[in-house]
Amino acid sequence: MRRRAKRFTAAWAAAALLCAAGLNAQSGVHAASPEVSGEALAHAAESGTRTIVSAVNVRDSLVAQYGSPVIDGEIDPVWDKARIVEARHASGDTRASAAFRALWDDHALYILAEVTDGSLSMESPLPYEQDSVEIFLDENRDKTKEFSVDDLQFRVNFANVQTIDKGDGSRFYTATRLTDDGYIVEARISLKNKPDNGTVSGIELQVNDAEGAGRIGTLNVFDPTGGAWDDTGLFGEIFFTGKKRGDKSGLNPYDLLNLMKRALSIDYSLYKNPGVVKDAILQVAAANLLGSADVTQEQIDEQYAMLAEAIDALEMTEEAANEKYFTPLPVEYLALSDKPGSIERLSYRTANPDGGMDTKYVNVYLPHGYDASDKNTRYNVLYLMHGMGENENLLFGGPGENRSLKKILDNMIANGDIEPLIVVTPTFYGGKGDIAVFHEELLQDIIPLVETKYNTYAKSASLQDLKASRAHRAFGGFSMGSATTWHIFAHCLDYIKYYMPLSGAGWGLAGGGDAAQTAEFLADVVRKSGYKPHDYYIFSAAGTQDFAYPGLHDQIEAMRQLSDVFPYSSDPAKGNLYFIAGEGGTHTWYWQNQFIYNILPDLFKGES
Ligand SMILES: [Ca+2]
Ligand SMILES: [Ca+2]
Ligand SMILES: [Ca+2]
Repeated sequence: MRRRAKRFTAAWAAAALLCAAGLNAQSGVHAASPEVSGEALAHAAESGTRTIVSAVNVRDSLVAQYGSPVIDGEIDPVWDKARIVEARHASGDTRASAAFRALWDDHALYILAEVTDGSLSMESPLPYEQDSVEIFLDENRDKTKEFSVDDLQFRVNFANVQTIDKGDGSRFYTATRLTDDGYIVEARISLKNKPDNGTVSGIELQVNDAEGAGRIGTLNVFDPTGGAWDDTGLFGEIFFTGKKRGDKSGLNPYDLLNLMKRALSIDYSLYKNPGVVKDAILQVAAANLLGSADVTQEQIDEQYAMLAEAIDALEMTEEAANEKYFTPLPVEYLALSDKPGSIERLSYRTANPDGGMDTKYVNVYLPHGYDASDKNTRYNVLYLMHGMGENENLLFGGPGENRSLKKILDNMIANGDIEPLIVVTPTFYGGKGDIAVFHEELLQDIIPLVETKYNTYAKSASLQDLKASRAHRAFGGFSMGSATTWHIFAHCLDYIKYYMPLSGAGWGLAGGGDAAQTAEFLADVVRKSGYKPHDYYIFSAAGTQDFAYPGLHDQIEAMRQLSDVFPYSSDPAKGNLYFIAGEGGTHTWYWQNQFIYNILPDLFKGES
């Protein structure tokens, strides 16, 4: 115990130094073996671990032994229990090599990576193009294509800067150390469910090998395709074993350390009462729990609760509150809801440029409890457009499917975050196949189809009735779908009140298309329409690591200057425009779904 406490002091000091230096880490990964099934391992486990594991093709499997290492970048003796697995799948020109080991206890999975790499670089602004280790975990091993509530992708580079691609980053704690010929990563991942001997999870482990400003190759333990970031079904398996009667988990100071790191990285200029958290930080420091040899988990947890309560008590200044801040999607919202909505697919005919007609489809999300015969209950409608290369089935699949966005909608509605609504996913492919004229198809075909079939606020499909119900209609989209949204704004202001352009500027709307020209063009549309600032709303977002971020951000900033037309505020009662910058976010639906989660409560606010 004495020795462990001393190690914790080192970890604490390292974390405190990291925080003081303002380094903020986040991250991502993958691995697996098609030949060795988890069932086989689990089955074998029932009759004695040691034999089993050697009876299967262990070269391809990851076996985690029971034990709690100290996360400090040093290889503690407990790691000797763990089998070493080499990353065998190399891509590109990498000459690096990597060996991994795994341990587990009642609360966490631990990964040790020893990377041999003569040239370490973090020059690239893209975290996956820096020398780094990625960990992908499918804890419940349900191998879904989309990352679900239990799944994660964390990354940490050789300088211990983390990036979180998917999952709750507060579950990730790491330490790194440079070696003579590379670096070591020691990582801890909190588990959602307590494992036991025989537990099997999906996992992939990846090394990104950088040279200069680029990535020259990757090393993977299981997946040779490099597609684990997009499909948990490509992961390999990790087998938990080796817990003996009386074995106990080591102390967990890591949640408190992560919370301290978070507390120290808060921008206190945004808050009226920063003192509450600063006092709490001093209290944790004064308690010096991690320097004490006889610290208990209970004492650590008390300090955690005290600090968490202080952070919750922060109140924003009025000026700061005018900005719209990103709130991560609660991972629970990716779980199946017990009040599920349903998906229907509708077809329609629409004109193509050759004078003929195309058959096209939309998917329609109907909220839980939707009753076609109840004509008195009416629903707002959001039309949501995909990006380039995608289609109308991307988000909802089709009837019977439960993809991420559907689960998010189900959970938001069930929890009362939003009123029940209808969400329609069309496509800009087929028909005229041109986003600049998609408004014709929307008005003539799609809205009439959807809004006369379901219980909406449109009394009929006449333009007059669509105009009368404009406050109950929204259009949004991602990337090329965002560009579509800006075009729809330019043409459909009479019929749609709410707009949600995500990760895409108004390309091709105006002249040379620079931000100021586009903003002026959009303001002109409004001025000619005669609508007042509370007659239309634009809620926009992009991730700061998204290639589309600069273009969209600049356009929003230019619009913000035209404050007579686009008053900016996070509060729809005060303004009609805001932009969410998702820190670290990328050009993926994983991020767009979170933006939608942030924006949905502001659509149709006070309209029903
Ligand atoms: Ca260690
Ligand atoms: Ca899973
Ligand atoms: Ca390298």
